[in-house]
Amino acid sequence: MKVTVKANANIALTKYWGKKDAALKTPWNSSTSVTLDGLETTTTVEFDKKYKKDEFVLDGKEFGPETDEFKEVKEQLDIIRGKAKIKDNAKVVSNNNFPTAAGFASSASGLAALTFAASKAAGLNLSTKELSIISRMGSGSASRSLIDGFAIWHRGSAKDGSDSFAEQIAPKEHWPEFRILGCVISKNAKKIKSRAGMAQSVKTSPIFEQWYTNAEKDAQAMVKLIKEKKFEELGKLAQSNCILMHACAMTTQPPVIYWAPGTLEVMHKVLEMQDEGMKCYFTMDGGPQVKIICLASDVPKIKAALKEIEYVHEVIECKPGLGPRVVKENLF
Ligand code: 2P0
Repeated sequence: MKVTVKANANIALTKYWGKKDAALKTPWNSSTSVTLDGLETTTTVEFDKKYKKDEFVLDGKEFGPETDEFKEVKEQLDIIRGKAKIKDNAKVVSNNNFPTAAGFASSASGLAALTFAASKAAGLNLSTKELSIISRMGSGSASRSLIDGFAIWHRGSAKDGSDSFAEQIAPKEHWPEFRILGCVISKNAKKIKSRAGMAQSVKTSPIFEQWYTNAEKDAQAMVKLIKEKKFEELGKLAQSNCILMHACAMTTQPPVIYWAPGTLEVMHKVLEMQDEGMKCYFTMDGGPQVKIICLASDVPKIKAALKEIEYVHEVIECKPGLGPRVVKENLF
């Protein structure tokens, strides 16, 4: 059976930075996010004896067995094959609709779409919790892309990772005015992959314990602020959580510094707008792009202010988005 699924990217409102168990991809702390409308991965999977080996095509390019991309996909397929007790090889074709270098991680939507599509194609009918756990084993943040709207990924405490999964805090309809403005600062900044960066932080940052202890409290506090729609407090918490995550990254050996001059310029502009009474807040992930958290009514003013900054190439506006869903049009 051929199955096609669309899944969306998500942005962490309180971050994940560091694995407790590298194989299971369980985190030191819980994290929270909003799934983003419009930033989608579409993936078609088919298991069939006619395939002599697994095949993986992403954005029109075939990835061979020696590539990291292929290995990641194969690992997910192997988990699904194990659960479904099948041995057939699979063909996987995947497309991202992301604007170039938008700075939103495609691994989250990619692994969520792959896991969901492969499970259905293998004849499994897994719960969101099970899908979230399997997606997490592909990429931590993918566990959160299984959720419509606002999510918390529980760090869990079970040795086998069975209680480390994402759960809905509120659906997207809970807060339709919520916006994320993705500011594209640099399209070709040299990037340390999050996976490698966070592994070094766990080992070497002198503030790692402080980071994850604080981040766990932040995640729990964020759940309440989302439920109660306390926007100002939410924005301030997301911003301070992001700064501590980056402090942890920067105090890693060798240092993991994602900020570029344009990143700082946008951060200062956001702080300036806050001083003038605007309700907008910044957050950054494993790259130089700044994401501004705001409400729909303030978007025109914020966009106008960003126009003055030469470093900002593009602004991508996102609303809260859907969880993964099966669609009819197959990619092959
Ligand atoms: C997050 N990031 O919470 C944090 C904030 C980046 C900064 O999750 O190794 O691709 O596959 O589990 O999920 C990016 O890391 O890492 C990430 P793996 P992932 O969104």
